[in-house]
Amino acid sequence: MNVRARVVLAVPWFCLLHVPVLADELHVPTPNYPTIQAAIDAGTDGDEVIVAPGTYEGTGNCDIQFEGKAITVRSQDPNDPNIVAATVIKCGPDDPCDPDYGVPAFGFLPPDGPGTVVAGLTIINGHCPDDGGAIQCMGGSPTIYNCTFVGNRSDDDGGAIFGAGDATITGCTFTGNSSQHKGGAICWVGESPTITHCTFTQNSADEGGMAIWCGWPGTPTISYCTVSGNTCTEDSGETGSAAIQLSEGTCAIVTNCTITGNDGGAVGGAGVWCESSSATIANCTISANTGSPGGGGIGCLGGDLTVTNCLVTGHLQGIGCLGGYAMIENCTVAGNDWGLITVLYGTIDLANCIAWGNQNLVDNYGGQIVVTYSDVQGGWPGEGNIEAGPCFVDPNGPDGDPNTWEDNDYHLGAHSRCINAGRPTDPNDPNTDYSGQTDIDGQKRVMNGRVDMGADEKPPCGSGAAPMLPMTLAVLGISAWVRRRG
Ligand SMILES: [Ca+2]
Ligand SMILES: [Ca+2]
Ligand SMILES: [Ca+2]
Repeated sequence: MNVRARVVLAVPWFCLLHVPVLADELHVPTPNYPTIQAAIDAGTDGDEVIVAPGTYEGTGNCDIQFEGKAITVRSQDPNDPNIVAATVIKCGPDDPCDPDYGVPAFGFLPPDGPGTVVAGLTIINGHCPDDGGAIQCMGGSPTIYNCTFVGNRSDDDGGAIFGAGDATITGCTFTGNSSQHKGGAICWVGESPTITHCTFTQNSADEGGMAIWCGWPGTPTISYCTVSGNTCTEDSGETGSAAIQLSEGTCAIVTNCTITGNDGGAVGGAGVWCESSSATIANCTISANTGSPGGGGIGCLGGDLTVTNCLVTGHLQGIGCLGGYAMIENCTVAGNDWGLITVLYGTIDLANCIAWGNQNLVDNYGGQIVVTYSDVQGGWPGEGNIEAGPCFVDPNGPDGDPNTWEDNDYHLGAHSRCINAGRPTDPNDPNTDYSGQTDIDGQKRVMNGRVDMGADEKPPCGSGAAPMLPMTLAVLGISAWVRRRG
């Protein structure tokens, strides 16, 4: 049976007047296309290779190459989790492609572009002796969406995906992938990938980036991701064994993510580690990440870090700056053993923040903490600072336990002195331009005429605009941020 079905893609009407754009649907497995690679080889730009539920392995179903074709390889419905789970590419040590080690499911190279798409597949069991257990993207800029990666391994970097280039990875789930070096799920070097709306759990790496490692010059964007329960597999002696590690000169943006319950093992765990890099972290909830010694929410070793509108709770150290510079603005740092620490000439510039329920701020060995318009337990000198109970709605949560972060509510109570106590907007002071920012709820950053201290902006009384969800994990809108030096 010839399963090709010609369909007309949605194109602007003026194009239809001239040259209709025709695309083929090539179904796998069929006699004409017994493997995914056979369908790609027969296809042309715009075609879709539609893979029926089943498990695919062996020659033609691993080490799949597009050779620059703008073809989509997808399951029958990438938006149906049951179909995604039932459409499996299995590579790995018992893969006939390479009985000794296996090869990745997909390999991307230039000129593969955004029209080269993999969607709605589950990729399992990959194991590569070098980089990328399931996918190697050596340049190019493919699109990978709604895929699931389970139990893939790399003996080097990138348990599931190793990449360079400007790929888009969205709506994917990474579970139980591992690397012996960097990036338990994803290791990306250089350029500007977009990683969004993905979930990372139970991934592990020996040398940092338990879920994601990004390094080298480039601007990776990680947004709307859940990064929880990832681990460091062994004590490698490296510092900064974080769930998300940003290293070696990257200029990363991390927004609207939930980074919780990751365990850095014996070498110091952290939610996010920024090393010799520039990073902007905005509108994230970072809670209960562990590791000893040095367990922390956010760590900065050299480099230049900006953190805005974030909630950092439940760590041994909330935010640490070991050398380098960190601008922390409109953050709530609460319920950590130590709130903020600087050492080795690190500088933290803290503005419009709440540091409460931690031990005192610490600046050691040449470190410096400059605080303005903030509420600091124990007090701290500086313009606009206060020391007053922030009246969190329920910092222990209904279970009465501050250590169970999921139900803790750090919104501002109606009588909090942190309301309208941040640095006032001054048209002559660019440091007070909050336009485009949102608070951690996705609400306007400035309400009632003046910015509040902390991650939460309190709506006007009676507005009905502020559902007091626990810690408001439901971040609602993408934020903007303003880089500034206080
Ligand atoms: Ca609790
Ligand atoms: Ca306000
Ligand atoms: Ca709010």
